[in-house]
Amino acid sequence: MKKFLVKAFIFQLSLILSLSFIDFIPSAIAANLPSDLLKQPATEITVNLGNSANELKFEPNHLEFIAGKRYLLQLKNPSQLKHYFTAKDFADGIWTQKVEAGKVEIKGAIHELELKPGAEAEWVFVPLKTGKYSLRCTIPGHTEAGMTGEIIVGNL
Ligand SMILES: [Cu+2]
Repeated sequence: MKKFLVKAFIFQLSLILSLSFIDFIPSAIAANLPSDLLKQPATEITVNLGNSANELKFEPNHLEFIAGKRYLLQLKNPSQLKHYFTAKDFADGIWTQKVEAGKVEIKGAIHELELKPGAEAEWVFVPLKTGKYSLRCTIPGHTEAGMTGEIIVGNL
């Protein structure tokens, strides 16, 4: 009888954890993300770092995600300048499945991406932490010139 209660409690606890994991999951246990989540089709979003006129801006400069959904963020640099996609707090609150660039696939946490002129990269991730984050290019002078953006992670 006692054994059954303990089992029931553990079951209930794990149910609670799995139902609300999106709200508070620390990235350390993100490795246990349900595999269903990783099988869901990724929503594609493209962001250009600069443009062919070499203007210092992200296009678009406002990005919105929903926590717990899988995304494929296409990063492109159509300019003749090198740019960074830097959003450290945002990157800390997501689970990165992979970053693909050229023939290389990188697994694990990513905090910043540098894109050389003409470069493209694909970042596949699941945002876990809701919030409002800032995005910027850390090349000297670029943030100051307005190469900044805003990232919102919301709930469904
Ligand atoms: Cu830049």
